[in-house]
Amino acid sequence: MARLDVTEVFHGISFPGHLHTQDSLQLALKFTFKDTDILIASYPKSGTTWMQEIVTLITSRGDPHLCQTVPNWTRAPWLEQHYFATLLEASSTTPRVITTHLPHHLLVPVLQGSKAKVIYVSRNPKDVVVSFYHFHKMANFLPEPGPFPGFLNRFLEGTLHFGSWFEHVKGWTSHTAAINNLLHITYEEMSLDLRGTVKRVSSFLQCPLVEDEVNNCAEHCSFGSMRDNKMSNYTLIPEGIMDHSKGAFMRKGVIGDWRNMFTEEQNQYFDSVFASKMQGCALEFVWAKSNGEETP
Ligand code: PPS
Repeated sequence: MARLDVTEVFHGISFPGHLHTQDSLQLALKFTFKDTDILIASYPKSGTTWMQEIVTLITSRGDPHLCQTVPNWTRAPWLEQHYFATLLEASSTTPRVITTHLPHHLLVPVLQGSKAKVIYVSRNPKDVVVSFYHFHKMANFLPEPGPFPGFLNRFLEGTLHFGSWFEHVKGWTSHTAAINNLLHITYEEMSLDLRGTVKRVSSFLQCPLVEDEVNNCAEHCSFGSMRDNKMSNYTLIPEGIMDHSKGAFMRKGVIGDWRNMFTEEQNQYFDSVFASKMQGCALEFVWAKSNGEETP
């Protein structure tokens, strides 16, 4: 299934046809969640793979064997991608760890009433757009990004693949989200306090860990460990699909890389769009570095 140049438009949002079909997207909206399921939801480039690793390690009590022997997309498959049904049929693990980039409003009907645990991961959108831009250069199933200024505008308009970051975050985190059992974690929290994040997630999953297990989890999901783990760094994906000569999936893994990309003008424009689109949103993001320097 190559379909590298195909785009599927579903409920007004573009998705890469290499990974999605109308059928696979439709099936996601009819999926029956089990109460034991763990769903990781995120807008792309927000720390999805990192959370997949954290959850795998927590459910393995810090033992890296599963992370180091099974690719992340098999351990925690994407609900809306075409291979999902086959993979899930073949798997008999409990809990099932499932990943999604779909917006909240499309999944709320199937999640409502379910006791599945949802972990929503978000990241400073300035870092998201920079990471997404670099990813577009190496991922041959995404359109050519073109120069950064145009890409940034499309991000702010919400016309890139996977839709609007603003709608995604507001949908999944609003107080009317109508989903019980939702934990919101930011990339920045993970970055500033990885052990604390492991503890928060393990307590949410009702999988308490002893200190040694927490330490093992944190060690095996550090940027260095994941960059070198071929089951998480996407180097198993053939060059024709992800061109590793054009960049690494595990690219920098830092907070604030947007500063190397944004002009002052772009930053001011971003802030004004952010203020207008997020108006009335009560969400408090942990974007500040310990010295308070980093803001949206
Ligand atoms: S995707 O394509 O949506 O699944 O991408 P996603 O996994 O959400 O985001 C990829 C970015 O997350 C960074 N990453 C990490 N940063 C720090 N520590 C760890 N362990 C880690 N794992 C993944 C990855 O490097 C991408 O960010 P950038 O800024 O491009 O480096």
